[in-house]
Amino acid sequence: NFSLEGRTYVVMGVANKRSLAWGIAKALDEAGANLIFTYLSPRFEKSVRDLAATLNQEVTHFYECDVSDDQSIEQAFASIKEDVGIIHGLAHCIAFADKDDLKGEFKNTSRDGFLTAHNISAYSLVAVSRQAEPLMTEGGSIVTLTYLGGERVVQNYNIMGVAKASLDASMKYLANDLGKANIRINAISAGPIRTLSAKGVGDFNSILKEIEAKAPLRRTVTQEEVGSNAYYLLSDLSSGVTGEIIHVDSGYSILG
Ligand code: 0WD
Repeated sequence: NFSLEGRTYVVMGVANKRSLAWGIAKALDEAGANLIFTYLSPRFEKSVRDLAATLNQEVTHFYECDVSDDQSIEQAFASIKEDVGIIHGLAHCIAFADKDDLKGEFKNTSRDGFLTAHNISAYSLVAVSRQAEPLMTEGGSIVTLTYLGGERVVQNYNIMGVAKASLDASMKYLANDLGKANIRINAISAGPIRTLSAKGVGDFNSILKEIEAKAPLRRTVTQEEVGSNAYYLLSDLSSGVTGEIIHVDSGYSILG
């Protein structure tokens, strides 16, 4: 039985209806899961609540969580523990780098820009997983979102590529730690999709065009495809799979 009925998942990183986190939320909702949302700051609260109101379920749990702040993470998960108790998984769909660092040459990355990207895009997975673990008393599954730019050079992706490499490695070390508690953790390496964050990457249009021209499927992927693969990774369909990176990218990553 691969229904998620009776299971509860935390979705982090819904900024608007284009967010990959929103694609994941819709897929989990379809599968019958109970959802909890976290958002960066009060500025995002209304849009998350408005979107959640369009789901099949009535979502009542929304928490502010700025992943650059340990106290904010601790507070969010303490509240979730108090209000909900047990969770069965989590979708980490968060990244940030300064726009100036997502164009030109990588060598010009400042120390601050380097640290910020790693702090919010990679360390956050470690901090969030540590806080979520005690709530996953029945075992669980965590999914994060990564990108090919962490495995090889993608023009303009620069510091975010280096941060994704750190995220990928962090995910694997976490898999080794969390496995003892029957918690799995995997990453989806999504092909480029137009979102708020993607707008920050220099010349994003030509990255999309390249996929349409060269990827085996000759098209870009959709938010729904990221959602259905996250459903696979967050459900028992993927039991036995941990520490893995699944490329949901029309096959682009196999090209040399
Ligand atoms: O092409 C793409 N769009 C791809 C995105 C290809 C491959 C991977 N990804 C990754 C991104 O790198 C990121 O890790 O997917 C993840 C989600 O990004 P997205 O859906 O493309 O972008 P967006 O809709 O802007 O969501 C990013 C979220 C926002 O959501 P909330 O509701 O939390 O505000 O990251 C959030 C940002 O605000 N965010 C933070 N959340 C908490 N604490 C922070 C922070 N300090 N900084 C940014």
